[in-house]
Amino acid sequence: MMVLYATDVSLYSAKVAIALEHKGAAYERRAPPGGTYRSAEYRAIVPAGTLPAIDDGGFVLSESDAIIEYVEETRRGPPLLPADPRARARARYASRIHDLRVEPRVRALFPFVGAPQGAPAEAALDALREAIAALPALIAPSPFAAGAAFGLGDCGWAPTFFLADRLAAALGAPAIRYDPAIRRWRDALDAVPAVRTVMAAYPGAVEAWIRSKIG
Ligand SMILES: N[C@@H](CCC(=O)N[C@@H](CS)C(=O)NCC(=O)O)C(=O)O
Repeated sequence: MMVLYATDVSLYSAKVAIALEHKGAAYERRAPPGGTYRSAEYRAIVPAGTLPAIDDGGFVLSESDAIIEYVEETRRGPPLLPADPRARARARYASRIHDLRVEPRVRALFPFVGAPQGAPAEAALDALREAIAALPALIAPSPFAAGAAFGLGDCGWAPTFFLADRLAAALGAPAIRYDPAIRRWRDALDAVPAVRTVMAAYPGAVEAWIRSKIG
């Protein structure tokens, strides 16, 4: 059976788990050997040393989008990419926007959790707010990133929005404002069974991580 190397708090692990759940793919979730992507044992299996990764009968692959596209092409189940070429392109585009423009700005908040606050934290929060405010123009979900059906372009967003909100609160900042179009997208995401399944466990892992940082 395909192995998914993942940790509970890893946002990209949640992104791929959502895709696998939606596809109905059989997989066994495993923590990286040594418990962290930093371990030499994990890097011996996954040279890139990032989470998540899969091992499908000896075929090892990292990078969330590459994994999701591989699963799409090798497993039956609800499509993760639409048939129409332009809609497919929009799904891939939305996933890139997530990975390149929004998630890095959530990740940029990590060092400030449990650390002295100030102007750098404010600036990082402003950058994240700006990226989220740009989303209606960049993606215009209706209700999903590439149209009527949930898919690749949607998989990363529920964990990222959750983490953005939770980290803003942990930093004592005002709540992040979401355009109504993005609020409707979030509602649509929250109603997808695969998102519900994965997001049932994610907040607890984030809380434990935040507690460990603020001690
Ligand atoms: N581009 C990668 C990003 C994955 C990623 O950054 N994962 C984090 C955990 S959520 C990680 O492995 N960080 C360790 C590192 O970057 O060295 C993907 O899409 O899978």
